[in-house]
Amino acid sequence: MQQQMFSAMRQSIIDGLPATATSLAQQALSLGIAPLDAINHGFVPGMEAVGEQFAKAQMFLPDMMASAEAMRAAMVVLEVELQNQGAERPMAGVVVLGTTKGDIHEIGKQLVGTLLSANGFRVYDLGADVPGEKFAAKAFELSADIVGVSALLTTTMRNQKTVIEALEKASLRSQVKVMVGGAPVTRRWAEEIGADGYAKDAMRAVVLARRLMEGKAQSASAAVLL
Ligand code: HCB
Repeated sequence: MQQQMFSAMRQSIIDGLPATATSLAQQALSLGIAPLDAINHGFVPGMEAVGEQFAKAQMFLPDMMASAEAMRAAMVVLEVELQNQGAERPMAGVVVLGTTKGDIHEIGKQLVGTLLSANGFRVYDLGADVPGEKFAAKAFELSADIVGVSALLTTTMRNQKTVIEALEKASLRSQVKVMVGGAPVTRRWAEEIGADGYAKDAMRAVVLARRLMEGKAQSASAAVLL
Protein backbone atom coordinates (compact mmCIF):
# COMPACT_ATOMS: atom_id res chain seq x y z
CA MET A 1 0.00 0.00 0.00
CA GLN A 2 2.76 2.41 1.05
CA GLN A 3 4.82 1.48 -2.03
CA GLN A 4 1.80 2.16 -4.26
CA MET A 5 1.40 5.58 -2.64
CA PHE A 6 5.09 6.37 -3.19
CA SER A 7 4.86 5.29 -6.79
CA ALA A 8 1.74 7.48 -7.36
CA MET A 9 3.55 10.43 -5.72
CA ARG A 10 6.54 9.98 -8.02
CA GLN A 11 4.25 9.83 -11.06
CA SER A 12 2.31 12.97 -9.99
CA ILE A 13 5.60 14.89 -10.13
CA ILE A 14 6.64 13.41 -13.47
CA ASP A 15 3.21 14.23 -14.91
CA GLY A 16 3.29 17.71 -13.35
CA LEU A 17 -0.07 17.45 -11.57
CA PRO A 18 -0.24 19.79 -8.54
CA ALA A 19 -3.80 18.83 -7.50
CA THR A 20 -2.93 15.12 -7.54
CA ALA A 21 0.31 15.77 -5.61
CA THR A 22 -1.63 17.77 -2.97
CA SER A 23 -4.23 15.06 -2.62
CA LEU A 24 -1.57 12.32 -2.30
CA ALA A 25 0.30 14.32 0.36
CA GLN A 26 -2.96 14.73 2.32
CA GLN A 27 -3.78 11.02 1.96
CA ALA A 28 -0.27 10.10 3.15
CA LEU A 29 -0.70 12.14 6.33
CA SER A 30 -4.14 10.68 7.02
CA LEU A 31 -2.71 7.16 6.57
CA GLY A 32 0.04 7.91 9.10
CA ILE A 33 2.89 7.97 6.57
CA ALA A 34 5.70 10.17 7.95
CA PRO A 35 5.98 13.39 5.91
CA LEU A 36 9.70 12.81 5.49
CA ASP A 37 9.08 9.35 4.00
CA ALA A 38 6.56 10.84 1.57
CA ILE A 39 9.16 13.41 0.51
CA ASN A 40 12.17 11.09 0.30
CA HIS A 41 10.51 7.97 -1.14
CA GLY A 42 7.67 9.55 -3.14
CA PHE A 43 8.06 13.10 -4.34
CA VAL A 44 11.86 13.60 -4.56
CA PRO A 45 12.35 10.47 -6.75
CA GLY A 46 9.81 12.11 -9.09
CA MET A 47 12.00 15.22 -9.36
CA GLU A 48 15.05 13.03 -9.98
CA ALA A 49 13.27 11.26 -12.83
CA VAL A 50 12.27 14.64 -14.29
CA GLY A 51 15.93 15.78 -14.22
CA GLU A 52 17.01 12.61 -16.01
CA GLN A 53 14.33 12.94 -18.68
CA PHE A 54 15.16 16.62 -19.22
CA ALA A 55 18.85 15.77 -19.64
CA LYS A 56 17.92 13.20 -22.33
CA ALA A 57 15.63 15.74 -24.06
CA GLN A 58 12.64 13.50 -23.31
CA MET A 59 11.10 16.38 -21.38
CA PHE A 60 11.18 20.13 -21.98
CA LEU A 61 11.22 23.29 -19.89
CA PRO A 62 7.40 23.74 -19.58
CA ASP A 63 7.12 20.10 -18.39
CA MET A 64 9.89 20.68 -15.85
CA MET A 65 8.06 23.80 -14.62
CA ALA A 66 4.83 21.85 -14.21
CA SER A 67 6.73 19.20 -12.22
CA ALA A 68 8.23 21.90 -10.01
CA GLU A 69 4.69 23.25 -9.36
CA ALA A 70 3.50 19.77 -8.38
CA MET A 71 6.47 19.40 -6.01
CA ARG A 72 5.71 22.77 -4.40
CA ALA A 73 2.04 21.79 -3.97
CA ALA A 74 3.00 18.60 -2.12
CA MET A 75 5.50 20.48 0.03
CA VAL A 76 2.87 23.03 1.13
CA VAL A 77 0.91 20.19 2.74
CA LEU A 78 3.88 18.32 4.23
CA GLU A 79 5.75 21.42 5.45
CA VAL A 80 3.01 22.33 7.95
CA GLU A 81 3.31 18.94 9.61
CA LEU A 82 7.13 19.07 9.70
CA GLN A 83 7.23 22.61 11.08
CA ASN A 84 4.81 21.73 13.87
CA GLN A 85 7.39 19.17 15.03
CA GLY A 86 10.08 21.89 15.16
CA ALA A 87 7.99 24.32 17.22
CA GLU A 88 8.16 21.90 20.15
CA ARG A 89 11.98 21.75 20.18
CA PRO A 90 14.53 24.05 21.86
CA MET A 91 16.12 26.62 19.54
CA ALA A 92 19.10 24.92 17.88
CA GLY A 93 20.63 27.89 16.04
CA VAL A 94 19.90 30.63 13.50
CA VAL A 95 20.33 29.81 9.81
CA VAL A 96 20.19 32.17 6.82
CA LEU A 97 19.44 30.20 3.67
CA GLY A 98 19.35 31.08 -0.02
CA THR A 99 20.14 30.08 -3.61
CA THR A 100 23.07 31.83 -5.27
CA LYS A 101 22.88 34.76 -7.62
CA GLY A 102 21.80 33.80 -11.14
CA ASP A 103 20.05 30.62 -9.99
CA ILE A 104 16.27 30.27 -9.58
CA HIS A 105 16.14 26.67 -8.28
CA GLU A 106 14.40 26.72 -4.90
CA ILE A 107 12.91 23.32 -4.12
CA GLY A 108 15.97 21.66 -2.55
CA LYS A 109 16.84 24.75 -0.52
CA GLN A 110 13.26 24.95 0.75
CA LEU A 111 13.43 21.32 1.77
CA VAL A 112 16.63 22.01 3.69
CA GLY A 113 14.90 24.95 5.42
CA THR A 114 11.85 22.87 6.31
CA LEU A 115 13.91 20.08 7.85
CA LEU A 116 16.11 22.53 9.75
CA SER A 117 12.95 24.21 11.13
CA ALA A 118 11.53 20.81 12.00
CA ASN A 119 14.68 20.20 14.02
CA GLY A 120 14.53 23.41 16.03
CA PHE A 121 16.63 25.78 13.88
CA ARG A 122 15.28 29.29 13.28
CA VAL A 123 15.52 29.64 9.51
CA TYR A 124 15.42 32.82 7.44
CA ASP A 125 15.00 31.97 3.74
CA LEU A 126 16.24 34.71 1.40
CA GLY A 127 14.80 32.95 -1.65
CA ALA A 128 16.61 32.44 -4.96
CA ASP A 129 18.99 34.52 -7.10
CA VAL A 130 20.59 36.05 -4.00
CA PRO A 131 23.86 38.04 -4.20
CA GLY A 132 26.60 37.43 -1.62
CA GLU A 133 26.16 40.85 0.00
CA LYS A 134 22.52 40.07 0.81
CA PHE A 135 23.52 36.85 2.61
CA ALA A 136 26.10 38.83 4.61
CA ALA A 137 23.67 41.65 5.48
CA LYS A 138 20.99 39.22 6.73
CA ALA A 139 23.58 37.17 8.67
CA PHE A 140 24.69 40.39 10.39
CA GLU A 141 21.12 41.54 11.11
CA LEU A 142 20.09 38.20 12.66
CA SER A 143 23.47 37.35 14.27
CA ALA A 144 23.20 34.12 12.30
CA ASP A 145 25.16 31.02 13.29
CA ILE A 146 25.06 29.40 9.86
CA VAL A 147 24.63 30.51 6.26
CA GLY A 148 23.38 27.79 3.90
CA VAL A 149 24.01 28.34 0.21
CA SER A 150 22.35 26.32 -2.53
CA ALA A 151 23.34 26.12 -6.23
CA LEU A 152 21.88 23.84 -8.89
CA LEU A 153 23.76 24.97 -11.97
CA THR A 154 27.43 24.37 -12.74
CA THR A 155 27.53 28.01 -13.84
CA THR A 156 26.18 29.36 -10.51
CA MET A 157 27.97 27.12 -8.03
CA ARG A 158 31.00 29.41 -8.24
CA ASN A 159 28.80 32.12 -6.69
CA GLN A 160 28.86 30.11 -3.47
CA LYS A 161 32.42 31.39 -3.13
CA THR A 162 31.23 34.99 -3.51
CA VAL A 163 28.99 34.47 -0.46
CA ILE A 164 32.04 33.45 1.58
CA GLU A 165 33.92 36.46 0.23
CA ALA A 166 31.04 38.78 1.18
CA LEU A 167 31.06 37.37 4.73
CA GLU A 168 34.83 37.95 4.90
CA LYS A 169 34.41 41.50 3.64
CA ALA A 170 31.78 42.17 6.32
CA SER A 171 34.18 40.73 8.98
CA LEU A 172 31.64 38.03 9.79
CA ARG A 173 33.47 34.93 8.60
CA SER A 174 34.85 33.94 12.02
CA GLN A 175 31.32 33.99 13.57
CA VAL A 176 29.30 32.42 10.76
CA LYS A 177 29.66 28.85 9.53
CA VAL A 178 28.95 28.23 5.85
CA MET A 179 27.36 25.07 4.49
CA VAL A 180 26.87 24.46 0.80
CA GLY A 181 24.78 22.07 -1.26
CA GLY A 182 22.92 21.51 -4.52
CA ALA A 183 23.04 18.81 -7.19
CA PRO A 184 26.42 19.74 -8.81
CA VAL A 185 28.13 20.55 -5.50
CA THR A 186 30.62 18.11 -3.95
CA ARG A 187 32.60 17.84 -0.73
CA ARG A 188 35.73 18.62 -2.72
CA TRP A 189 34.18 21.81 -4.10
CA ALA A 190 33.17 22.85 -0.57
CA GLU A 191 36.76 22.41 0.60
CA GLU A 192 38.11 24.25 -2.43
CA ILE A 193 36.04 27.37 -1.75
CA GLY A 194 36.64 27.30 2.01
CA ALA A 195 33.11 26.36 3.14
CA ASP A 196 32.73 24.70 6.55
CA GLY A 197 30.68 21.80 5.25
CA TYR A 198 28.77 20.15 2.43
CA ALA A 199 25.52 18.21 2.64
CA LYS A 200 24.24 15.91 -0.08
CA ASP A 201 20.60 16.18 1.03
CA ALA A 202 18.32 17.89 3.54
CA MET A 203 18.63 15.21 6.21
CA ARG A 204 22.41 15.39 6.05
CA ALA A 205 22.14 19.19 6.16
CA VAL A 206 20.46 18.91 9.57
CA VAL A 207 23.22 16.61 10.85
CA LEU A 208 25.85 18.99 9.46
CA ALA A 209 24.16 22.07 10.97
CA ARG A 210 24.12 20.38 14.39
CA ARG A 211 27.81 19.51 14.01
CA LEU A 212 28.65 23.08 13.00
CA MET A 213 26.79 24.37 16.09
CA GLU A 214 28.81 22.00 18.30
CA GLY A 215 32.00 23.29 16.67
CA LYS A 216 30.90 26.87 17.37
CA ALA A 217 30.14 26.08 21.02
CA GLN A 218 33.52 24.39 21.47
CA SER A 219 35.47 27.27 19.97
CA ALA A 220 33.46 29.74 22.12
CA SER A 221 34.26 27.84 25.33
CA ALA A 222 37.91 27.50 24.24
CA ALA A 223 38.01 31.26 23.78
CA VAL A 224 36.58 31.77 27.27
CA LEU A 225 39.21 29.43 28.74
CA LEU A 226 42.06 31.30 27.06
CO1 HCB B 1 16.51 23.20 -13.75
N1 HCB B 1 18.15 22.27 -14.22
N2 HCB B 1 16.92 24.62 -15.04
N3 HCB B 1 14.74 23.88 -13.32
N4 HCB B 1 16.15 21.57 -12.86
C1 HCB B 1 18.49 21.08 -13.42
C2 HCB B 1 19.21 21.52 -12.16
C3 HCB B 1 19.42 20.27 -14.43
C4 HCB B 1 20.45 19.37 -13.72
C5 HCB B 1 18.55 19.43 -15.43
C6 HCB B 1 19.40 18.62 -16.37
O1 HCB B 1 19.92 19.13 -17.33
N5 HCB B 1 19.54 17.34 -16.10
C7 HCB B 1 20.06 21.44 -15.27
C8 HCB B 1 21.40 21.98 -14.74
C9 HCB B 1 22.58 21.51 -15.58
C10 HCB B 1 23.88 22.00 -15.05
O2 HCB B 1 24.11 23.13 -14.78
N6 HCB B 1 24.78 21.06 -14.89
C11 HCB B 1 18.96 22.49 -15.23
C12 HCB B 1 18.85 23.57 -16.15
C13 HCB B 1 19.83 23.53 -17.31
C14 HCB B 1 17.91 24.60 -16.01
C15 HCB B 1 17.73 25.84 -16.89
C16 HCB B 1 19.03 26.55 -17.33
C17 HCB B 1 16.88 25.40 -18.10
C18 HCB B 1 16.67 26.46 -19.16
O3 HCB B 1 16.18 27.52 -18.89
N7 HCB B 1 17.07 26.11 -20.35
C19 HCB B 1 16.88 26.76 -15.98
C20 HCB B 1 17.78 27.59 -15.01
C21 HCB B 1 17.38 28.98 -14.85
C22 HCB B 1 18.22 29.64 -13.73
O4 HCB B 1 18.33 29.15 -12.64
N8 HCB B 1 18.82 30.77 -14.07
C23 HCB B 1 16.17 25.74 -15.15
C24 HCB B 1 14.91 25.98 -14.61
C25 HCB B 1 14.23 25.05 -13.81
C26 HCB B 1 12.77 25.22 -13.37
C27 HCB B 1 12.35 26.68 -13.13
C28 HCB B 1 11.87 24.64 -14.42
C29 HCB B 1 12.72 24.27 -12.14
C30 HCB B 1 13.04 24.98 -10.80
C31 HCB B 1 11.79 25.40 -10.07
C32 HCB B 1 12.09 25.95 -8.69
O5 HCB B 1 12.96 25.47 -7.97
N9 HCB B 1 11.35 26.96 -8.33
C33 HCB B 1 13.87 23.32 -12.44
C34 HCB B 1 14.00 22.03 -11.87
C35 HCB B 1 12.86 21.58 -10.99
C36 HCB B 1 15.14 21.20 -12.10
C37 HCB B 1 15.38 19.75 -11.64
C38 HCB B 1 14.53 18.82 -12.52
C39 HCB B 1 15.06 19.40 -10.22
C40 HCB B 1 15.74 20.26 -9.15
C41 HCB B 1 15.12 19.90 -7.82
O6 HCB B 1 14.22 20.58 -7.37
N10 HCB B 1 15.54 18.75 -7.23
C42 HCB B 1 16.92 19.59 -11.90
C43 HCB B 1 17.42 18.16 -12.11
C44 HCB B 1 18.32 17.69 -10.99
O7 HCB B 1 18.67 18.37 -10.08
N11 HCB B 1 18.73 16.45 -11.10
C45 HCB B 1 17.10 20.49 -13.12
C46 HCB B 1 14.96 18.17 -6.01
C47 HCB B 1 15.64 18.71 -4.78
C48 HCB B 1 15.01 18.06 -3.57
O8 HCB B 1 17.03 18.36 -4.84
O9 HCB B 1 19.46 18.81 -5.33
O10 HCB B 1 17.76 20.71 -5.40
P1 HCB B 1 18.22 19.45 -4.82
O11 HCB B 1 18.43 19.74 -3.26
C49 HCB B 1 18.86 18.76 -2.32
C50 HCB B 1 20.38 18.69 -2.14
O12 HCB B 1 21.11 19.15 -3.25
C51 HCB B 1 20.66 19.42 -0.87
O13 HCB B 1 19.50 19.17 -0.10
C52 HCB B 1 18.36 19.25 -0.97
C53 HCB B 1 17.22 18.45 -0.40
O14 HCB B 1 17.53 17.09 -0.23
N12 HCB B 1 20.88 20.88 -0.86
C54 HCB B 1 21.57 21.53 0.13
C55 HCB B 1 20.45 21.79 -1.73
N13 HCB B 1 20.82 23.01 -1.36
C56 HCB B 1 21.50 22.90 -0.22
C57 HCB B 1 22.11 23.86 0.58
C58 HCB B 1 22.81 23.44 1.71
O15 HCB B 1 23.40 24.34 2.48
C59 HCB B 1 22.86 22.09 2.05
C60 HCB B 1 22.25 21.12 1.27
